[in-house]
Amino acid sequence: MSVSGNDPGGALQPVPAGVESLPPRPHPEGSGTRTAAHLVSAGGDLFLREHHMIAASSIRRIAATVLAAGAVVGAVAVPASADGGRHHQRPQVEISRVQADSPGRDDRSIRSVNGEWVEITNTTRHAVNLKGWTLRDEDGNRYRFKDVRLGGRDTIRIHTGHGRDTRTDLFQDRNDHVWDNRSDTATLRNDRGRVVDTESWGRRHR
Ligand SMILES: [Ca+2]
Ligand SMILES: [Ca+2]
Ligand SMILES: [Ca+2]
Repeated sequence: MSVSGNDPGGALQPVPAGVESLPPRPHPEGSGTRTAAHLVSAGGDLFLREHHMIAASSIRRIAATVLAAGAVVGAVAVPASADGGRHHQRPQVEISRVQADSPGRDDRSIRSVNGEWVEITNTTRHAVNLKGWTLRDEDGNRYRFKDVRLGGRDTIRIHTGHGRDTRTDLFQDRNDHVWDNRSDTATLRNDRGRVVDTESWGRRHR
């Protein structure tokens, strides 16, 4: 994203010469209205210029806000909303799927342990770097993400067992299952330790 110069949208263009040099014309017969041009010439050049400058600085402020929002995508510092937080904002990166029960018998083989996984999805259009983010179960078993870029709208699957990380699959490199089949909670935190999303399953969470 590029940042434009000091004059976004050309809002600081000088007041058209014609406006301030309008002669104080008499009003047309029978017309009781004043046109915008008359008001401007009556109010003076200063007012019009100030107005333009305020508009320009507002535009700059909005642009800065948009840039900041783009830069912290994924940081998900969801502010308490004005309605008391009843409506939770949808997380920007969320736990989208969990396969807690590996297919077949759970025999601690690499295949079985890797049949257990959590998927997280970036719901925004902007890439997020997951470095320093963590994924944790209820017992405090923690996986820390390395320097992983999750593209906009992309999903990545985090397997429990051993394997080589790719763009679509990450591996916790554990020897045993971590996500309890019957009941557990996956908690995703960002690099500042804030909870980004949680996903619970099983009887205890009904
Ligand atoms: Ca499991
Ligand atoms: Ca199983
Ligand atoms: Ca567990």
